[in-house]
Amino acid sequence: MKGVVHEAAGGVYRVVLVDGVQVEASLRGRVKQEQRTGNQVVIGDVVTVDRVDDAWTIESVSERTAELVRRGRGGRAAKLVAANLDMAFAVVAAQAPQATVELVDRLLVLGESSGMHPLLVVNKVDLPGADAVAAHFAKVYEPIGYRVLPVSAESGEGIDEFRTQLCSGTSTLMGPSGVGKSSLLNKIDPGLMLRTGGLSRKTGTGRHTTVGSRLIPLTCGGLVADTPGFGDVALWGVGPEDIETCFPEFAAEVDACRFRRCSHIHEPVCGVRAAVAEGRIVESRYQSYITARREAEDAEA
Ligand SMILES: Nc1nc2c(ncn2[C@@H]2O[C@H](COP(=O)(O)OP(=O)(O)OP(=O)(O)O)[C@@H](O)[C@H]2O)c(=O)[nH]1
Ligand SMILES: [Mg+2]
Ligand SMILES: [Zn+2]
Repeated sequence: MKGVVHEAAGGVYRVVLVDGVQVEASLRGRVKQEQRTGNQVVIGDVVTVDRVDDAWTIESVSERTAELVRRGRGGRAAKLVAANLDMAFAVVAAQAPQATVELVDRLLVLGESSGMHPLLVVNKVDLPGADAVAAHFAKVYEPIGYRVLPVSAESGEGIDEFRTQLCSGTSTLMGPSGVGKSSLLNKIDPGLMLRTGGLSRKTGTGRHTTVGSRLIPLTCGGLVADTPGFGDVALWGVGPEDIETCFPEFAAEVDACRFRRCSHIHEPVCGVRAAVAEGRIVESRYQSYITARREAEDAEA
């Protein structure tokens, strides 16, 4: 029988079957074998389960449409976080803590590199000074094709629009601790009663108390991934040459590069650098490109 993995923790997988029934399953030998080679079963995976001697086992995993990957803690191996997500939301705060374009770019690149075109959610617009920050983000990101949604979990501004977006598929909220991801979900669906405040989620060792990841069903029908540890988002699994594809506005400029595999950093006659000089590409975006590319090079080395 087919189903979707809604929760994964400690080798136990909660699978919601097509008929809505939930089962707890473990991995069958062959799938377990594949797991050891790095191909983990994660939330969002479409699996087939079978019942053998009263116990459910995952027999196979379907091919994925998208994979959200993040770097393991302390630079350890890449960790697959979720599969088959339709949408990614980059969530930042306009104030407390005030987001920077560097953070926004990092989240957008993470989404793009995972095969999703993220939407930028700017929370806490109820706070003083927040409007200017949200307006600046709209000016930088909307012309290059990112929707910017100013919202407030406190005042309710923008929440209806955000709910509409979230309810149309399976999505993930990417963003550092404290920006209000859980608060936003509680505002959208008060029945969720997710813990907020940041501190309560941490133990004495400073690690998130949420160990596993799960998909939260919204009353409107959407599913949203609640994944711990997006404070240390870093790229992994993207080669240096592919970083430029995570910057959509570069595509129109690369034809003017003299070299086909131009890094857009030091080569003479570079369309991207010309576009920066002529103001078609925002300087901070170009700086983020260099940072992301260097990181990808370091990861490869
Ligand atoms: N003023 C204001 N404060 C907010 C808003 N949204 C959330 N907060 C506050 O910001 C803090 C962090 O909110 P959380 O929802 O816990 O943040 P989070 O992104 O889920 O954080 P982690 O779970 O640690 O990743 C809480 O003290 C919230 O009350 C908002 O729209 N306006
Ligand atoms: Mg939270
Ligand atoms: Zn170039």
